[in-house]
Amino acid sequence: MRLLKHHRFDHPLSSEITPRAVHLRRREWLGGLAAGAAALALPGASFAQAAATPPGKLPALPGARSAVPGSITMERATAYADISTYNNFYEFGTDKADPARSAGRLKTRPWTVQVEGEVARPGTYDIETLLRLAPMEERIYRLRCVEGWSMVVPWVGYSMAELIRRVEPTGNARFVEFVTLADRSQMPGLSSGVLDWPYLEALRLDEARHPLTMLAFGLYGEILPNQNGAPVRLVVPWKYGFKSGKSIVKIRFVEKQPRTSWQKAIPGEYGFYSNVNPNVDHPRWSQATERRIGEDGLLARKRPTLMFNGYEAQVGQLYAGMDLKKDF
Ligand SMILES: Nc1nc2c(c(=O)[nH]1)N[C@H]1C(S)=C(S)[C@@H](COP(=O)(O)O)O[C@H]1N2
Ligand SMILES: [Mo]
Repeated sequence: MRLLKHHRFDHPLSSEITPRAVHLRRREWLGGLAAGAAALALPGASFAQAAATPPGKLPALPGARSAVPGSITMERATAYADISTYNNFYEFGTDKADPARSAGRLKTRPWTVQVEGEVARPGTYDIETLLRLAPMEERIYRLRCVEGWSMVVPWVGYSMAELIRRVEPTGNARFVEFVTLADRSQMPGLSSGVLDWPYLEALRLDEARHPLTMLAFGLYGEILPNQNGAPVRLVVPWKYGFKSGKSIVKIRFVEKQPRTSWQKAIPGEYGFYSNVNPNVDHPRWSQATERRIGEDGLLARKRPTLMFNGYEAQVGQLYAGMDLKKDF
């Protein structure tokens, strides 16, 4: 598949097709933009590298531009430096700077993900097998944290549905749990009692199967930095960031709706669904607007938060008939 090379202010529509001559001119022009731009000439190289070249310290993980509807936002991608230093990963501490400081020593090889519960084909998947399970795609998603900030991230990975199809859920499977690593020897944050470890998040099976729900292995065309959830994390773009568990070690298919770590910690504030919804405030603050990371100067304006984080056309029907004030 041919990649579209483009500038950070100009994400193409998924329907856009660049004629070859234009494509080549653009490539020449982009060639002067960044040191890493040489990579753009390679098939499969990250097209978001035009936006900000990652340090290049991590192995490349190219992804072809995704064709999943809604998977490429037109908004400008957040700088790699911000995405990889402003993090929530409580296993490494609760300060935004803690994960970048102390996740470096997380051992991401060897790594396995156990798939169990209501599936015909349970088993243990090695990370190398998962990396080859389906073609890697690049998708540019908005990520909106319940705390009131947001980013635009060029992830690399594939639809969670690819894995679900292969493990064959039984008729009893209605929910999917994602359990993430809890290793005291590597994660200093586990000594604090802020959450019930291991971090556990869950989705309804139809939400997990939605093509926008992604298993991510990389960002900006390189493997994930540890602080962003290496070697594999979930990304659910229409839900608050905490639904997207990092450093997954177990995926469990179950019949009953699970209680997630955040529900257990503060049941009145964090519901099972946690869909981004500007009309349902967090009990302690409004969810109507958000601050875009990288735009926080004196004159930066807040952005309005969109229903389902802007993915309503793609995911709204999953919640038809539900009262989202009750099922928040
Ligand atoms: N295991 C684990 N996963 C986690 C978290 C966490 O503390 N532990 N924090 C969540 C929250 S609150 C957010 S906003 C996102 C942040 O992802 P990022 O740091 O890649 O932007 O990760 C989510 N996944
Ligand atoms: Mo978050």
